[in-house]
Amino acid sequence: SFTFYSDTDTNLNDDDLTLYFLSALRNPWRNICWGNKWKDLQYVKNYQPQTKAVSHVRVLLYGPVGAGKSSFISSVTSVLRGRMANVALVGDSYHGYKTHKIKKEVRGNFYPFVFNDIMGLEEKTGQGVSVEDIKLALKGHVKDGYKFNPVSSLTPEDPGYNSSPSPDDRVHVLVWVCSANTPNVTPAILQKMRDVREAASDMNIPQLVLVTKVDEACAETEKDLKNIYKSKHLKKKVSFSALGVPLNCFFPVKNYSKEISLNDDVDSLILSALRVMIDFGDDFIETM
Ligand SMILES: Nc1nc2c(ncn2[C@@H]2O[C@H](COP(=O)(O)OP(=O)(O)OP(=O)(O)O)[C@@H](O)[C@H]2O)c(=O)[nH]1
Ligand SMILES: [Mg+2]
Repeated sequence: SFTFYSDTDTNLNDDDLTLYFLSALRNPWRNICWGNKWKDLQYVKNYQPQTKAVSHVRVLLYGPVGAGKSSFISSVTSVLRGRMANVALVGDSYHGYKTHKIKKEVRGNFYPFVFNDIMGLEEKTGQGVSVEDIKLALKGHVKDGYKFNPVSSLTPEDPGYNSSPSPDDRVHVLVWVCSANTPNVTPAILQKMRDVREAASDMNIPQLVLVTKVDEACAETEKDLKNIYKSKHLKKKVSFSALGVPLNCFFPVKNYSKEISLNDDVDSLILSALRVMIDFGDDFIETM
């Protein structure tokens, strides 16, 4: 049996409540085939971009400090290697715009999908990456290693500016990373997020939302990760941060943080999110 959380435990506004009650939870809000891990793993391992115009799908992760962007990249690395990967990525986004590639087992080869992450949504002005800079990154104008300047955006005169981005330099899928266990995002961050989303939509860049730390979201998911799509709390979280993103573009995950070995349920969630990132990115590349 499954105990749902009370309806009074979060501060939802009217719109959120409508969304929430419209989708009262009698059934899991998504059916996930937990047994799909191996199929998904094979799929992402064998993936090759449809067109020769690019050598990889570039995924840009953005979201607040500590949301789990770096942890997601290391978790993907671990899942692909089939063992815990020791990747030192924590705090990395401060050190500049960096492309994270993942090595294949075969020496000298990398998977044809790469990740960048941007800590772009700090509330206090003068901190975090500006919406202008995120737009430049989406278009491929930000060179690897460029350290974002919180005071002024990147200009064409800057050595970090890539004036002729190749299809590979562009971002092919945008992922907003938020954590399931943090308090609601503030209006300022929400606005910034909307601006980024709008910019990406104008460029037709596909977007999805990664909801991390679901293991810490509520007692039910702590007990068993398989309860994830039944969790009312999580559904609520997902609904009110929706911002016009359809529910089927939300991917709850648990990143590997403290564990020393892999777990099939954790892997399944990571792989189903990764697979969709790759597919969305590939679709976008087709239209470029
Ligand atoms: N329990 C749990 N902890 C997580 C999860 N994801 C990340 N963490 C922890 O949350 C903390 C922050 O994660 P990071 O991956 O560094 O977050 P980030 O978004 O890269 O943060 P910045 O680089 O500072 O912008 C780390 O201590 C992680 O171990 C998760 O899914 N579950
Ligand atoms: Mg980081």
